[in-house]
Amino acid sequence: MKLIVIGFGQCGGRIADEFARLNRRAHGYRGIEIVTGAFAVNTDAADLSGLSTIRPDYQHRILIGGRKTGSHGVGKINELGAEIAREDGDKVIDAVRTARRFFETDAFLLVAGAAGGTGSGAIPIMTQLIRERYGDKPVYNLIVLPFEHEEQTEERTIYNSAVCLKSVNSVADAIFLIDNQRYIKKDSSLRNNIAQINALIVEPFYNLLCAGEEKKRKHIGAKMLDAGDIIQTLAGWTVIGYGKSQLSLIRFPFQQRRDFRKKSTETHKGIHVMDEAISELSLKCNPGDANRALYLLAAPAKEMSMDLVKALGDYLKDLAPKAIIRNGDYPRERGVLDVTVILSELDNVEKVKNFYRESAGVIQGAKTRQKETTGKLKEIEEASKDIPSLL
Ligand SMILES: Nc1nc2c(ncn2[C@@H]2O[C@H](COP(=O)(O)OP(=O)(O)OP(=O)(O)O)[C@@H](O)[C@H]2O)c(=O)[nH]1
Ligand SMILES: [Mg+2]
Repeated sequence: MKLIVIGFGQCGGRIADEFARLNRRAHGYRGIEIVTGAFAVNTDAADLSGLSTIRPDYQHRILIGGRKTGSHGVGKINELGAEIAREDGDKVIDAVRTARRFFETDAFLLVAGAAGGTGSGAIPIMTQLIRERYGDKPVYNLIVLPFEHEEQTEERTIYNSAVCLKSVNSVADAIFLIDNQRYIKKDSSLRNNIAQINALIVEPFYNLLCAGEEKKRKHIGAKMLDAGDIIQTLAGWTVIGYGKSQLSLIRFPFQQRRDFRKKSTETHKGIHVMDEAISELSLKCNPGDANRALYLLAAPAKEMSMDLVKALGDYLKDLAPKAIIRNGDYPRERGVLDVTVILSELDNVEKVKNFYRESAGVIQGAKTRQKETTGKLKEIEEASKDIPSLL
């Protein structure tokens, strides 16, 4: 599957940059293309300069709202991010059209952090605009939810996230939800290393996008997972997960390939890896709430059997009984078995509901405070009424 990836704001831009690197890897190691264009859009010129892989010209690193913000961002005011996107959106549309393989592109992926100003405000507007202009291709969003400490220290974090989620939900074909907090828990040393978090966020897309683009027979599985399967799977709220296991490369001469013990170990290992993918989903959710799902098994051809594929399918069906499940196998690198899982069309997402609920409180609180402030300012003015002014 081939994507055009457009990142908005600092978070979106950095993740789009990471997708550009993913494409470089696919090109270098596998001779295939998975990203036909990578773009970063920001109101902040310095953030755009900080990227490393997206082409450094004005048509790939697109500065918007320069006059309004002095190229210094919108300081978390997502209404301003949205307004600027409405005014300058055509710049993005024009740039996208220049993508080298635009007509081979299967879908758009727009990326932003929900809690900021530029990305959070611009992504719903641009999703709508791109859908209007390029109606034949699905438009997906990847939305990064804030760390817990950001939610606790800044009310605007909750408010922006709630507004962004509600807005994108009415325009995007599907929304990948990525919870920043989940990536801290995996390895606490990552706390300050956003670059590593971004690499973890995009990793599950590598095999997923590559599988359907393979041309060499030896890399085409018994059931190839292509863009059609992915597009049929993606709808509404969506999460993605990835699990991986190293396989031992040494085979002892007395180990027969058909050994039943080996086969049971293989199945066991496969299930274990799928378990990891599900426990490390990009956002905590209940797989039972998914109405569509997909899994991709990638391993050396010798390590994959129909039994293993079926066992994984049965396992996922138990966890997500409502879901229509699509699957594929992808004969790839020696020594690694990995599983990518997508759960989509989730009909319940606690985290999203919480943002909506808490945000309602935040709005009420802000109104009350505004009233108090107006009242107090009036008191000061009253007290000054007999004082002369120099103006
Ligand atoms: N995973 C990840 N999260 C990020 C990154 N950069 C920022 N964030 C998160 O995104 C949110 C802030 O959004 P930004 O992208 O910085 O904001 P912006 O869209 O540039 O908007 P303004 O700076 O307000 O104009 C916070 O929740 C951050 O934790 C990143 O590179 N990776
Ligand atoms: Mg910024």
